[in-house]
Parts: sequence; structure tokens; C-alpha cells
Amino acid sequence: MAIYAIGDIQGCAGAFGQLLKEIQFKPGSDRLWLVGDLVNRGPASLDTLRQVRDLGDAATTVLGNHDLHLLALAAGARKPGKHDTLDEILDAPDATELLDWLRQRPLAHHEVVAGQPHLLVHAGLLPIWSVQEALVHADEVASALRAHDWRSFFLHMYGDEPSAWSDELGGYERLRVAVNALTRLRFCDASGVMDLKSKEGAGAAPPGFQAWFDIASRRSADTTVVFGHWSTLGLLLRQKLIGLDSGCVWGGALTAVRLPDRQTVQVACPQYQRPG
Ligand SMILES: [Mn+2]
Repeated sequence: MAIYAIGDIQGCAGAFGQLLKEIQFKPGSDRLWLVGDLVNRGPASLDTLRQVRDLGDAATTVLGNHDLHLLALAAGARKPGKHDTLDEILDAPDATELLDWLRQRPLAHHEVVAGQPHLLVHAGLLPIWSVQEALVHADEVASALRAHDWRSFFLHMYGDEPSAWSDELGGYERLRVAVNALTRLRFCDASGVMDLKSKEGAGAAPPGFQAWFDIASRRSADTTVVFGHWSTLGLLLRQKLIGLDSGCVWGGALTAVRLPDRQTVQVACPQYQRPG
């Protein structure tokens, strides 16, 4: 049994299929960890979503910002962006089943792999969160997504404020900060204030900010965090960090890293290009 962690697929079903071949993935015995953003921008989001759903328990996926955007469109809470490639899902005959499945994915997954604690999230963790606290807050969001009034959650989810976590936060503000950290975070400061604007690489932090994983006081530093979302960072392998967004949908590569030995396989994706 092997576990492979795979980066942001974003509708690049062809690259995903090729990567599964390259790692000789066996769905009966091997498992996948997917960092989320299964859909959007790429050419085959519907096919990707069906493929991952059909893997059943062999695939563990956490929700990313693009997955949430798809659910927000389905809820009628957002309008499509001009680079979205999500209509084929919303118009599919099995749209309801696929979206219900997606809506029930977690925002964080914790597991001990070969004796070492690992945490899978789409973007990152706030420095003041322990792993246990991050899991609790991810569950709070997942509960809102599973509730009967899940559509109203999306009417309140968007926005960059509050910019920092506080245990005192309640209601939608609390959920918004948790969602922003787990699915959009790149840069924050030592007190946990997020900068959600910059998409540059880790070397181009806005003044006073650092990559979330470089904050010295980060309470989750003893757990290996597996994440994606940050294509300008590229593949990042450090002792307790595995960053997997190598920019497949932008013409980069789709990456698989085997846990825990970190054997790495990439497929180049020159066929995908930034639109326009
Ligand atoms: Mn993302």
C-alpha cells in the first residue's frame, strides 16, 4: 500500500490520468491524497471530478478555493468569472450527485503515515493554530457546507475581513477567516494577519509578511503539512512541508509525492497555457 499526494489538478484530467499511469497507481491497494482545486481553468473539470469521485475511498481530497467557487456558483451565490471552465459541470446530467459529493469533502485531513503525523490542507494554516485547532475549525466549515441551508453560507463566505483569527469570532466571520486560511492563505505576519492579495513567490512577500510556513512561532511545525494552491512557489520539499502546486494548469507540471519516502514523479503539462 502506497499513499501518493498529488497537487492541484484544476481540470487537467489528461495530466492526472497520465500521472496515475506513471506511478502505477493501484486503486485496490494504493491511496491518493489530493490537495484540492480539482476543477477550474483547465479543459476537463467534469471528467476530473467524475474520476476522483469514482475512486471512492482510494482518494482523500480536501476542498480548495476553486472547488468552493464551483459550489458557490451552484448555490447561485456567485457569478462565473471570465476564465471559469465550470459550465460543463453545472450543466451535466449528474451535476447534483457530483456537487453533493464535492460539498461533503473535508477542508483538512489528519493521518499518521508511517509513524509521522501528516496534515493535508489546500492552502495553509495560521501560525496561532495548533493542528488540533485547525482540524476543529475545518470541521466547523465542513458542517456549514453539509447543513440544509448550505447555500446561504456562500452568500457570506466571500471577503478578506476579518484578516486575522480570534477565538472570539462567531457566525459567518469565524467561518470566513477559517475558509480564507485553509483555502487561500499564502502570506501572513507573526500575529496571523493574512495578506490575501499577493500571489507572488515566497521571496516576494509584502512588507511585514512572510510565507505562512516560515512564521517561526507556527504551532503546527511538528506535523508534516501537505498543501497546494501556490503555483508561483512550485514544488516545495522541506523536512515537515510538502508544497505540491507545480502549476500544471499554467503549463508547468502535475506532481505526485509518495508518502513518507517522498519519491517524486512529475508529468510536464505544456499543453495547458494561461488563457489570453
Ligand atoms: Mn487554490
